[in-house]
Amino acid sequence: MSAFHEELLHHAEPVWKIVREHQFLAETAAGTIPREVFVRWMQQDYLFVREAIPFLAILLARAPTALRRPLGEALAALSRELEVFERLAREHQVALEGVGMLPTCHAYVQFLLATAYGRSFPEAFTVLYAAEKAYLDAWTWVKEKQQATSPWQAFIEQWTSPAFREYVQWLGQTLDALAEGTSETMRAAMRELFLLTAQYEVRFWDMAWEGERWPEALP
Ligand code: MP5
Repeated sequence: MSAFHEELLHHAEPVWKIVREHQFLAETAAGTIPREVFVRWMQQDYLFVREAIPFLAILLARAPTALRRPLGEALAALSRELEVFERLAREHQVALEGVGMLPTCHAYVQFLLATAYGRSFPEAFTVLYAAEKAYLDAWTWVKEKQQATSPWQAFIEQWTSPAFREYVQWLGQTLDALAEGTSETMRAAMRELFLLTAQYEVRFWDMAWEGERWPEALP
């Protein structure tokens, strides 16, 4: 029998392939990504990571004792990640402040927070695993495909580093252990949340690639 995290990936495979091989990623790897498209992703992902901090902090507060330390380390890593965004923004003259969330980023972040507050710990942990595994797989695919160094290389390195890979592996193993201790009903809910997170990840690439806007404010 395959591990639970493998079952989740298998179940979501058609969506996961887009998470991993979206046109945004293909063009980043090829070095043909338009600057404004990459900048849109960067600005929105900065806002996303900023909100991932409270998401992880809520999870940490609800975690079994044995998971507190590793989740605390993951929380510290997020602050260092924000610094990478800030450094690249300075180097490439990208504004990070004064940018509002686009609809998909907003919805995804609300989903994260609602899950952390309102669902069981194994369910919320599934969403964390899905989001981190998405970035590991997507940026690993970029790194494997790229022929030349990207101006955005620091992002590629960030989500393909051995430390990040180990963290995601740990998340997968921990998720397997959590799933073992739950009911089949709970596991079905975890499958559903994994798929939903994968769908948000696709929408996030779509948003970066195509652009998105809120309806005009009423007069
Ligand atoms: C991650 C991210 C990875 N930065 N953005 C999206 C849309 N999904 C997943 O999370 P982290 O916390 O940056 O490693």
